[in-house]
Amino acid sequence: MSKPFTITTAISYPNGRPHIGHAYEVIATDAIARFQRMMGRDVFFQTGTDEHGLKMAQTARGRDMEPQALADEMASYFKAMNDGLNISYDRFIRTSEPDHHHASQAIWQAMEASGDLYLGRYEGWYSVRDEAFYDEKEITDGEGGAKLSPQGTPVEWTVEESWFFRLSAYQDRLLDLYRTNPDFIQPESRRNEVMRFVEGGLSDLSVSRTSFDWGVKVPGSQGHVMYVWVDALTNYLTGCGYPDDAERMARYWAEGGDITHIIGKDIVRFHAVYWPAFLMSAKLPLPRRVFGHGFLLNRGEKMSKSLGNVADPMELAERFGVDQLRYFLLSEVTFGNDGSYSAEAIVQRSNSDLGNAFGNLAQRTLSFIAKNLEGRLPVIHGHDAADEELFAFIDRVVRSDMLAAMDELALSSAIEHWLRGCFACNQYIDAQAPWTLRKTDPERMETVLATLYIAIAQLAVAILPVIPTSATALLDHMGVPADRRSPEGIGGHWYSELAESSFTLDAPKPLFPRLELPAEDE
Ligand code: ME8
Repeated sequence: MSKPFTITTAISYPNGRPHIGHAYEVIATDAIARFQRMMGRDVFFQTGTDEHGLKMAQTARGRDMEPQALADEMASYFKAMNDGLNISYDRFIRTSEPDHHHASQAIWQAMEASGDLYLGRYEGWYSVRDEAFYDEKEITDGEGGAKLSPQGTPVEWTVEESWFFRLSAYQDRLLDLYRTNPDFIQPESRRNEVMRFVEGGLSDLSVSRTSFDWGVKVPGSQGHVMYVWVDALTNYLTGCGYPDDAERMARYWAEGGDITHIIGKDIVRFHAVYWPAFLMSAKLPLPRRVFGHGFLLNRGEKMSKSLGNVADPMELAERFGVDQLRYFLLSEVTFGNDGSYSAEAIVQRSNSDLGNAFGNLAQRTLSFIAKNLEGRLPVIHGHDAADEELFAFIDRVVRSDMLAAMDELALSSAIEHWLRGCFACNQYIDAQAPWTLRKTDPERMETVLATLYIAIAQLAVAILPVIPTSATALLDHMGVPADRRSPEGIGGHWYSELAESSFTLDAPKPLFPRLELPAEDE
């Protein structure tokens, strides 16, 4: 059995409905998870909601409801978004679930047993919005004397009894980790930021609260609930069976395991500094890598409720199609960088890449076969150099270039390679002109069509992780056996078996109808 692969998104705050940034993260993670499954890996993919903390408690109070009721309502929207976007998660975790409370208390006790937790008094600059304390040196003055965090959120001077985690003791071990595992934090730019932050020295971290009770109770310390980030980060362990299911832990959270956290750039510090320190303290294995993706901007502007430019991902999916939205987000934005979206850009990319480059290629080829050969698959009468060249090119795209790009999470490069494969097929069809061969050389026409059939199937397989519904529909239509739908399987000799079977090809329906921009967006 190949090595298990664990992948997670951040868990979202369900104090509002999901926005396009949440959709982006989960779609990217889904494409990676689907890719790894297609490569035969035993994948565990987790996403979910981060339901505790002051912000949830305050939002609930503002709406005159219990935090649990708010979490129940909002978590259902996040789950519906995942299902609507065809996200292949294995677990949707909610941090209010009992097994998660149990796991959080277990990691707490493990950190305590290591001597890393002590009771003290916390005084400091606290941002309710970020649920984080900041160092004096990070605070700036805002308008009217207001104090601001580095994120630009307001902070208040806060004093309370608190448990502390001895983060200061982990500076050297963390720096060692980054140095010996240069891929631990990706992309490179984020790694540099984190290293500079840790080199600057670490203060101990306040990890409990007494001012409210919506959280995981600190074991043996009445009145204290855990700082929300302690329990939030622990969600990754909960899903892997911590602390009771040793077998599951050995599979998905093992020493040297292939564990990837996909998160946004604003929470890299929590994942690349606090999280490995907690894990070291609890004597638990570390993840392999933390990837901090960029932010999605609305026509280049930050999304915010006050600007009224927060896109509802489900509205976009309904309007343009789930696969179209998935394809757009993953191809348009270089994974790791910020990116911009707009209705025009979605329409443009979907029409040019999915409609013209890939959809038309499949449509032209399959309808030509269905019409001229009455659904029988074309027979190969010996390949010539142009066919071999196309095969070699597609093979390199599908079984080498795309795999390498996906392995290093370069999602948009993988798609660029794929698109090059589509272009190569389009050039081939134009150069070979099967419609002319029909009269002049019907045998050669069949070989050309068969070559295209095989190449299109390979391209459809390669893009499955990005546009699963459309690519599956195409492969079903083409009769490609389910056990061939992997880069390895589709390289083999399935075609002649299919051509000799009783399979008949029906006339295809367009896969990607042309999108139009409604008048209000023009
Ligand atoms: O940070 N573009 O939750 P969250 C892209 N609960 N990604 C974005 C984005 C945007 N405009 N806005 C947010 C939290 N994100 C914590 C995480 S993990 C143990 C706890 C990303 O709902 C953000 O970077 O604010 C994060 O990775 C995810 O969406 C959830 O954000």
